[in-house]
Amino acid sequence: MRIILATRNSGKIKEVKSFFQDTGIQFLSVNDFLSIPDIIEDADSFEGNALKKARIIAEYTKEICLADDSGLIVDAIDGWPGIYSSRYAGEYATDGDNNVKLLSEMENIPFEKRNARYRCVAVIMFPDGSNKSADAECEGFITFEPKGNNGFGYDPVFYVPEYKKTMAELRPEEKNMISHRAKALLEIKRYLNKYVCREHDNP
Ligand code: ITT
Repeated sequence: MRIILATRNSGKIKEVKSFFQDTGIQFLSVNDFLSIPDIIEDADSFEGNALKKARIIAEYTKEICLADDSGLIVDAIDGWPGIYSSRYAGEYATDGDNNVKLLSEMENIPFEKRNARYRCVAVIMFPDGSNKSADAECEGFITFEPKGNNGFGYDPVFYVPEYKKTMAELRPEEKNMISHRAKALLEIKRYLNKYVCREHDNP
């Protein structure tokens, strides 16, 4: 089986491939296709954006596609950056720019009020338009300074209480057991295993 990842985010691509490495599924991403359309993420929810990315890429490639729309939700700043996580500090913001902006917005907020969560909505879309989505979260706190070099995005400022480390200090295998993305992908993996791989293997 082959699945096209409807993302250009290299951090996500790495995590998804590693999560499914025991399945034998072959993954390509939109980066492997020339002239694939750029997708405007203008839905007002993670679900809406994930469905839009999955649908457009499945229609374009006519293959099975997996999309992920995810972000960071911080209660003390009214749920920001939320669906705007990748462009919090501006349209072409780097992960570093976003982290600087987040820490500066939260400068005067004490640790106990810095609770936050990552959310991920993953959608697997088939060429006939049928699809299955999965939604998961991962709870933590926003630190006062970045720490660690693994992962991507807000991982250096996202503190994971169970490990007493930031997400960027966790080994990739550790992140891929507890993250919002890992939890959503587990549901997708079980679904594929139950309904799709079996059919695919024994037509
Ligand atoms: P695609 O749309 O091409 O998939 P993107 O980076 O724009 O790439 P999203 O719109 O889903 O993807 O935005 C996700 C942003 O949320 C991402 O850029 C990070 O800033 C943040 N984020 C999501 N998951 C994360 C994770 O596991 N670790 C750190 N930051 C994460």
